[in-house]
Amino acid sequence: SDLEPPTTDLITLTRHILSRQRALGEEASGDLTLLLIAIQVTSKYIASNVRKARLINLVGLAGASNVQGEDQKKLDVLSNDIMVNALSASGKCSVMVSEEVDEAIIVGGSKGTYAVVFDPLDGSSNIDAGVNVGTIFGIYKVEDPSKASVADVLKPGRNLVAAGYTMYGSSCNLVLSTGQGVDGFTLDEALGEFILTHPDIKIPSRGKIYSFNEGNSLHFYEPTNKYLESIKYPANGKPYSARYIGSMVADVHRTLLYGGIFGYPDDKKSKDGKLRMLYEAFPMSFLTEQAGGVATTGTQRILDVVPKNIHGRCPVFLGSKEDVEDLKKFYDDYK
Ligand code: AHM
Ligand code: MG
Repeated sequence: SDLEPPTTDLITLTRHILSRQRALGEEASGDLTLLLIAIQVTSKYIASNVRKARLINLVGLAGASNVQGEDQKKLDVLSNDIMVNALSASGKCSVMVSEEVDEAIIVGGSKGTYAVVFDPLDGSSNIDAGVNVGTIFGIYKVEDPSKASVADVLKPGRNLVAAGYTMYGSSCNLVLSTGQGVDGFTLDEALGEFILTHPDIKIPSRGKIYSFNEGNSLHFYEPTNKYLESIKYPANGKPYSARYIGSMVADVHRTLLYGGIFGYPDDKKSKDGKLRMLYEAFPMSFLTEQAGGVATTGTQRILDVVPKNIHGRCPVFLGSKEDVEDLKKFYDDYK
């Protein structure tokens, strides 16, 4: 038969992280490695709960609402607790910011030199229908753990030392960048290991897909609507395809692999858009840039925005370089 035998040289996520650490030589303390290993375990545990949710009464509301006034789902709360516990126990993290927790969490007595910002389960509106959801995270350096505070995370996204997401979909994929490109891993459930399946992801320079919640068009500002018109009624007679899942992780994952543009604009109703800077916009923009794409608010590079508070929002347009540059022209003309 022409079937190849299975590889005997698997690159697991742990092996990959360790080799990145070795490449840094003396400089690397191994702390980031241990932190990323803790995050990888939370992803496996959340994945396992998402997969079983309908069988073990994990669907539906938890009965509380978070700081954004949104109802919390049982899986949101569970995923948050899994991450807070694992990151605290890692000993490498002294500050945490979670979408599900009002204030920054300072880990008392921790000597951890990192801060982790995360959305434990993004795309909650999709959970009960079994549609893709994901975890998003970003990692900052903490200069002095004995003085760890919210100031350690109120920094622009360009200061991130690592960022990634895990998508719980038809397969479970973890996508990571430590600032040397982007790599994608797929969970092999039989092994319980993330295996390198998408080395060095690069976004195509132009795509054929746009991903916006166009139901908000009535509220969109002129540059957004004019741009959308330009790709739906193009002079060359080849309009873009629409794909919108409503889970940022899934919509961005597709954009990284296939190219195109994902957008969540500000509009007449939401003055800063919907997506949260620290644990949605920044990590995804970091990954996009590391994969050769562009991420902008329309008027500014997202990674240069300085957050004023931990749950602040900003407009997001990200994806293929040429597609996002096209959108930017509409914003430039509008000024
Ligand atoms: P959430 O953190 O409450 O799940 O909201 C974030 C999600 C993103 O995953 C997604 O891109 C966006 O909200 C979809 O919003 P909308 O339903 O307005 O299109
Ligand atoms: Mg979210």
